[in-house]
Amino acid sequence: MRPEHPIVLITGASAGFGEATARLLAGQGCHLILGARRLERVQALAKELAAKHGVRTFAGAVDTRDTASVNAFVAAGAVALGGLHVVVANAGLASGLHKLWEIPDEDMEAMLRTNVEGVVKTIRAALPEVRQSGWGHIFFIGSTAGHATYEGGGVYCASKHGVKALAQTLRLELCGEPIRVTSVDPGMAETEFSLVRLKDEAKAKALYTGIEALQGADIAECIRWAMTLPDHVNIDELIVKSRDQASHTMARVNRRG
Ligand code: NDP
Ligand code: 8X3
Repeated sequence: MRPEHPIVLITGASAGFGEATARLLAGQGCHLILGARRLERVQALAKELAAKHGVRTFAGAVDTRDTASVNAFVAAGAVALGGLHVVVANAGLASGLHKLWEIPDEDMEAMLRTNVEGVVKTIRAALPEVRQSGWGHIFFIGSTAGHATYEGGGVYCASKHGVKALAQTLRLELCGEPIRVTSVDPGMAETEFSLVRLKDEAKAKALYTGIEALQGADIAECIRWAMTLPDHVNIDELIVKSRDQASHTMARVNRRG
């Protein structure tokens, strides 16, 4: 049965979509298990949201590339809050913009290990807890990069095509159980994503200049909406782009100045 105050685990809650989702869901009365590598950021967020909304929160350091770290984080969070209903497997990144024949191992591994393996590890650890709770929802954060490709984005796009395959597979595997599976697939959104990718503040900022890009709160709202629909309604996939972005890549962007 659907709980009145679901317990929601979010990876990558120290910034961007993850942080915005934590903020929105706390306002809806959800209890929160928040994880990222930057522990001080998730701790500050957990403290702030608990004080502001009266929800229970747990903050933990997690590196989703590492099985032991993920297992420990999920277990500690579920014990601290007494269960787990919803998982937002959001932690992810792009690293560089390299042609396939140029990409350093370091960038390739960062993306594949975080965006694909990290998502599997998170869900693998969380699913027994969700099953035990008897009602659940698993959110993948895919991307328009899982629906198209662009030069310099080969490995990132491969990782997000991989996320799409994982979401579709899990939905098949969980059919018949009271657990919904949704992939939210955003286009360009103004978070720390491009700063992490390009490691250059001016270049990252320039990408969003002259357009009204998606913000973290827009993706949080998609998650809230899909989650609050009646139990028999499963939103499989939501492709979400700014009105200024007409194509799945940056090929057709309405840039004003
Ligand atoms: P941000 O860089 O703002 O946030 C990324 C989050 O992921 C941070 O909290 C970061 O925390 C966390 N993270 C990264 N690596 C790890 C790791 N190994 N272990 C644990 N946490 C990690 O980017 P977004 O919010 O934009 O990105 C969130 C997701 O959305 C990603 O999967 C991204 O691919 C996807 N996406 C982004 C789009 C965009 O244009 N912004 C569009 C489509 C999809 P910390 O560094 O503290 O560990
Ligand atoms: C992020 C969107 O277009 O930078 O997933 O790949 S894009």
